[in-house]
Amino acid sequence: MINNFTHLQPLVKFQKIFDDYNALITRKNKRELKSNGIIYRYHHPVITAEHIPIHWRYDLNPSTNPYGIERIGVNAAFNAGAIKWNNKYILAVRVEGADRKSYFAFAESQNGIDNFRFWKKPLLLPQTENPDVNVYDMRLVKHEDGYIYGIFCTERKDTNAPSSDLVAAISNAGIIRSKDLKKWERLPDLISTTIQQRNVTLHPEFVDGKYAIYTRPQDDFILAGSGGGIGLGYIHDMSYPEVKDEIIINNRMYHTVYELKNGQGPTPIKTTEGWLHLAHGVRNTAAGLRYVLYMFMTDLKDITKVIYQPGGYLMAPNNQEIIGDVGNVLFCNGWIADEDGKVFIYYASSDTRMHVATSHIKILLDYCKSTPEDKLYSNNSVAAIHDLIQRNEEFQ
Ligand code: M1P
Repeated sequence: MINNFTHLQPLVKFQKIFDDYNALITRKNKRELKSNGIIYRYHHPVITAEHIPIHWRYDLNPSTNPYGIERIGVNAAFNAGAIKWNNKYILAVRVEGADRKSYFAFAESQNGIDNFRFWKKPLLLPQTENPDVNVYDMRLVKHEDGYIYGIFCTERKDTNAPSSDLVAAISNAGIIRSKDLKKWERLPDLISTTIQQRNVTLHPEFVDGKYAIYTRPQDDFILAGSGGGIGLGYIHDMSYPEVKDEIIINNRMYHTVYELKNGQGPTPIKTTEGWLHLAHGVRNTAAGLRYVLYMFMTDLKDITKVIYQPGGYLMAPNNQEIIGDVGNVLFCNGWIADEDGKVFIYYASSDTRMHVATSHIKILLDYCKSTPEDKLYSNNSVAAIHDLIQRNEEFQ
């Protein structure tokens, strides 16, 4: 006997593994009772590493896997792009293997809050002549040109770094497109003047006949350096995706939740009153970087113009969300707005697992329009509280 578990016949073990797996993927999710009225969290994560299908991880043949052990480990499942397609809620999940390589795998659910099931195989990504070393954080965008775009981060070794530096990397935006989410065409990577690009996504509509693209120019792999901020530029032809006229539309700012860096989350949602944006903001702390989610709105006609920006964060890591591979991180690159206005926010916690929170377009508009903006000084924050107290006097 090697240990209590491995002495079991593989077939007996596999039966237990399949039973546990089926219980997990059919488990009902429950909305948490406690809420600030803006968003509702759900009790269980919607996708974890344990949701990855068993036949992607185990060799099920007892003669080649006599101890029934896991062959290909999964470290985490997080930062998923999202889209509603054929009436189903589809996530393009960033799955990270035990070997640290991330890849994309699609999972679908009927109701958007539980029972997500992965499609048969993870996506074998079409390559350019310069293979991706690592890929992650896909944004799925249904563009008015008729394609669904998958914009993701492609990372490669920085070949200009000294040979002793095995860490330096260059990140850029990789681009694929499809008409059915099954067959994907790879386009050239984003062509921009910036050394590092991450958190790139397309605007869903043409602007003056051009593709509008949200960027996050940086001059360092981790830190924004002199760059940063959420950028917006234009592309004439997606088969030669060169960004022109890139400007920063949402800046980093001292002593805010997006002081160190920020990044556009999913593609914005169109409403009658403007475009709703969800982004992440990062600040540094003695315990390391802290990532929170915040919102802003841009003008319907001039998408470079921020018309509302509530102060502070919409969501910050909470309880179990604080803990994980890279702690104190909330990150969102996928959300879905239903025809009835219900919004599903698919967010990941601590680079480990996927969750859902729900809200409504009307609530998010009210949140953006009527939450005091960050006035950048403590006394201004107190003044906003005084104002609220005074307006509340007649209701007490
Ligand atoms: O580890 C937190 C996040 O760090 C990066 O995001 P950003 O470029 O905005 O700092 C990404 O690697 C992201 O995947 C990760 O969740």
